[in-house]
Amino acid sequence: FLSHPGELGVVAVGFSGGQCKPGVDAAPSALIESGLLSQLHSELGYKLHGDDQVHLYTDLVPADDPPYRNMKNPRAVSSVTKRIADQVYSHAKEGRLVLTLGGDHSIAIGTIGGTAKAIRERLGRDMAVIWVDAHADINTPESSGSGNIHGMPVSFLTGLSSETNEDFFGWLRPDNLISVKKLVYIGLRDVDSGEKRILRENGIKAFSMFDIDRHGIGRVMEMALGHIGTDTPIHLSFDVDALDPMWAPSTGTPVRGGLTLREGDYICECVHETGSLVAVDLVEVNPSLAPANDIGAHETVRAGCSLVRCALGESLL
Ligand code: HAR
Ligand code: MN
Ligand code: MN
Ligand code: MN
Repeated sequence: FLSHPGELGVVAVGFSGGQCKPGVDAAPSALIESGLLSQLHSELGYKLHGDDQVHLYTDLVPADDPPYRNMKNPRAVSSVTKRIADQVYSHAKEGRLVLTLGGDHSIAIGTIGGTAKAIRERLGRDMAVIWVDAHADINTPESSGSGNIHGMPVSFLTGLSSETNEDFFGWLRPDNLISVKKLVYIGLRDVDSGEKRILRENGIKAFSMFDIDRHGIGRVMEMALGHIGTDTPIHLSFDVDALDPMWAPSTGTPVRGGLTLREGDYICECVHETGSLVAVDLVEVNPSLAPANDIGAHETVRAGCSLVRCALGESLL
């Protein structure tokens, strides 16, 4: 085990500034109220560490935050992710597996930035990232059509985008970054043309829905984990919109033709089975975006809880 078995650091991030739709900040409370953390404790036997609060980071969100290099809410997202990086780092440095409940996907700048640094210091190792998503989230500020930072975290985390100004992600140091060689995508189906070029030019390993249909999820997980190699610490960043909207309708940018819940759970189970998992993010659940009625929100929260329990070992007999 690369983290101490049974010790779980929990960070609940109620932040939505990486995109424009309110409500994704309410996800951590919805997931916790549905019983996720108590199940992790009483059924899976984890000892939970953390401050038992959903962080809204309102002290870090400036009243006026005009765009910079085409990025929306850049000061807020930079300072909130810097704080998240500190929180995640302090758990990972103690050898705890870290669970972060988002929030939109911009928060991964903080979660991955924090784990990458802690794993380097604690184990002297570079970690890998498995990014499960309908989207690649690897736009640079310049290639992004929307200016929403949740479409950019991977470019900052791999050093493809950078800034010297501390207020705009200049706080990211080489220690916080990951190599494009240790990044694997699963579930892609809505990738911008600029992002396709970035993936191609950097030789980034990506398994789209096309690959999952062709090979099946079993073979795709073998290939994904084979690319990473054994005994490499893994950070799993799971965007709930990787699931088909049939299973996860309450999310900001749903895309049809996605993973079944069972395929999502299987990805999480395979990652757990490696014994190399060091951190998990679950992001982009938005309970206020409930098509037709609030059954959608309930189902999306339920799917999110299932993914997390699978990543943390629920399926072991
Ligand atoms: N690629 C688009 C953009 O950059 C949309 C991506 C964002 N949606 C997400 N991220 N939920 O996974 O704006
Ligand atoms: Mn995403
Ligand atoms: Mn997405
Ligand atoms: Mn286990």
